[in-house]
Amino acid sequence: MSHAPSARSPHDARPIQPSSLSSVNKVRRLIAVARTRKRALVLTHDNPDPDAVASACGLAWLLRECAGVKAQAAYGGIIGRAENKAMLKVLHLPIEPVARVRGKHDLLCLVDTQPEVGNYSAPVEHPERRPLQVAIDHHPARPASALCAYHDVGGPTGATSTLIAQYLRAAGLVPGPQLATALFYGIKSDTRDLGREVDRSDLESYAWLFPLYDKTALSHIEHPSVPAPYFAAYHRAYERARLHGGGSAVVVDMGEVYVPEIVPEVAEKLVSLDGLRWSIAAGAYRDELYFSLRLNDKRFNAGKLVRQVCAPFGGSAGGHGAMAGARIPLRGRMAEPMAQLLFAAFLRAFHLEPGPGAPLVP
Ligand SMILES: [Mn+2]
Repeated sequence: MSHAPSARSPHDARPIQPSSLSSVNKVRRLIAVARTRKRALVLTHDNPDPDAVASACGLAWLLRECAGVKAQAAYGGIIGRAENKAMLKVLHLPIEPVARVRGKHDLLCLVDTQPEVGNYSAPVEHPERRPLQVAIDHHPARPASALCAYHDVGGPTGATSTLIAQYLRAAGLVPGPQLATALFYGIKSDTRDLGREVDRSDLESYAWLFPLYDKTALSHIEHPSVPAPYFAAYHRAYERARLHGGGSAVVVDMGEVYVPEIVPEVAEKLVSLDGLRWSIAAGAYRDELYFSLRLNDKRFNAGKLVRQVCAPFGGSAGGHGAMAGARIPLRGRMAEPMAQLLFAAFLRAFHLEPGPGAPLVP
């Protein structure tokens, strides 16, 4: 499913509608499911991005306020990207690593991913990852999400934060500056400043949050200081990047990376090259190979491609129209040959000759 941005132009001048009735119905159904429980845990996908972090904090708050349950937000993996770290620090967001979560929960919720994708970690007391009963995600719907007691997945929305903002609004809740800033940044970063895969609902939530968010805090988050390995990672990425298909594609094996989030960031940077149709970056982190695909070509769907290409390699894959990623467990195998196999598979999928390519930086 592709979310063509042309259908909903940010320059669309139609007036912004009040919160739709369907949001009111949705939040009612969600609360009905949660109200019968005592202790909820809201999980993001591993190595969460701002959209996932904001959504988890927003949903936990909604559940506490409206369903009268204890609710905690948690994430697996790490938060390594400088902006994302700054977001947690500047906004003091109530979210913790899932490894620190103790005790039994009678409701597990997932945001910004779905049960079937498998790219999330549950706490030690829930090795079966049950009872997983709520899934809220803007990525394309997976069939197994229908098994959740409450699921709001798929659809044209560009960010999960948009959905959570709609729920808050429909429930009559107004987030404080910290949560508002998180949700605002979630929408802004997932839609690349409302320029990609953006839906009318994103514009509405963005406009609703605009007067509520802390402008100074967001400026600090978007312009963080970065550690020295950040520059080393970029330097190595530029040095190792290879052009294919007469400059229409670029692939780069970044080697060992200091944080997994640098992989999508580099793929994103490289796709801005003049005349480029797609970019792939790969990097190894803690015995897993991370890689990210970015597309400028609307004839392809990044999420579908990544799932197809990665299926034989195992691991988990997710994504949508223009952006997708996956991580593959290495289990002691070498990262470099694995990355080369993946690159060859992608080149074939894009009907390009496999081969060494030409250096991006001659
Ligand atoms: Mn998202």
